[in-house]
Amino acid sequence: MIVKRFSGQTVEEALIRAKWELGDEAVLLSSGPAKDRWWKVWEKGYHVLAATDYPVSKNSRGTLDEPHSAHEVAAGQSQMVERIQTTQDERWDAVLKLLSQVDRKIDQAVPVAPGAGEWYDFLLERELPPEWARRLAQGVPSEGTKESQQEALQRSAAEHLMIQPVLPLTRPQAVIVVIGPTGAGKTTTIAKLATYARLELGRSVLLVTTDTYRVAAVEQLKTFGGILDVPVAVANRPQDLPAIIREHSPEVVFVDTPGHSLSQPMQIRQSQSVMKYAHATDVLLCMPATASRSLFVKTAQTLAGDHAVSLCLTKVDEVLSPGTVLGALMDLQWPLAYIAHGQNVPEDIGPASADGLAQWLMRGGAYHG
Ligand SMILES: Nc1nc2c(ncn2[C@@H]2O[C@H](COP(=O)(O)OP(=O)(O)O)[C@@H](O)[C@H]2O)c(=O)[nH]1
Ligand SMILES: [Mg+2]
Repeated sequence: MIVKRFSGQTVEEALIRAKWELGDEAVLLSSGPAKDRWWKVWEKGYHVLAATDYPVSKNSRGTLDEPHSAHEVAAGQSQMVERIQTTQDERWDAVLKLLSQVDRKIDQAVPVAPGAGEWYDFLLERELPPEWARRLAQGVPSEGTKESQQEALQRSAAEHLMIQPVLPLTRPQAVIVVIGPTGAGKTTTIAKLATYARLELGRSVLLVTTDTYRVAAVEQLKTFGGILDVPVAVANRPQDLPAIIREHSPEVVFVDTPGHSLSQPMQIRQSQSVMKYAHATDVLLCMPATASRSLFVKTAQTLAGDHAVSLCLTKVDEVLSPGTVLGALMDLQWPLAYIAHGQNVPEDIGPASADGLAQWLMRGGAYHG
């Protein structure tokens, strides 16, 4: 490998020199002001440190300091500048990714404050991501009993979880569109909430499905509707929703949607238009607690788009440790309204509570509803 330093009036100019001499495959190792030490009074402009694995003679166009015809240099420079510009976005993405990785590595490498190490390990054992484990553990006061420290840790965890009260089902007309990835528990959650709205609150309820992709999906909702004795309608197109809702004019409408994976942009767009045509008063995003942290965050952001959503965390009964999903919730900072903890309709759902979740984090292991 050949590593060489190049300078120029700007970083781009230094990079052009590097690519000119080392070839297009040269990679940028670092860049910055040429005067990188206070005593280098003679240095002006910027420098880059570049490297190549290829033999220089194969790639080199000579050096830009060697005499070339003005035309040759200008042509070479404009070609390089074009390449730099077209790859700028990709590089910027790569740089941001790298910076966040470096950030995480530093975070993991810097020793936790004395006294906090024990709590840091405690949270890591519960699979809380290291960044959050560090942040929460650092806040634990060094003095006090073990119990008081644990209480402080639990309080701090609760403060980082955003909770909202359950959906206002008693407003004049609530239209709740339920979205989420495939198999997240959307239809089951609708059955649970519809039972509560109908039997506990005595509201008139309409169930509408826009999930016409799977025949079983319509049947599943009709079965729940039949048990509850509430009407079930099928909207073949999002545009049909206003007429369907007007025709039944119920107090509470639950609109079911097909599941989406991140690789189905068409379907994601369709559920955005369901939210629009249904004039949703609330959008409930069901997210399974079994997802990895990054998938959880990315899926939630993609499915919600620009809409403000309330979260329903499903399948908490299927995870063995609380940290991963609680870390994702701390990352997202979106309001969590419900927690679904099993397949039983209607009992396996409840309002979310920051204290309840923080207690789960302290206890570790499986969730008990
Ligand atoms: N363990 C567990 N299973 C659930 C929960 N909610 C739904 N399920 C199950 O997950 C599967 C998919 O649920 P469904 O409501 O059809 O998901 P949808 O595709 O998002 O509508 C079914 O077998 C449900 O019984 C939950 O909170 N815990
Ligand atoms: Mg469904």
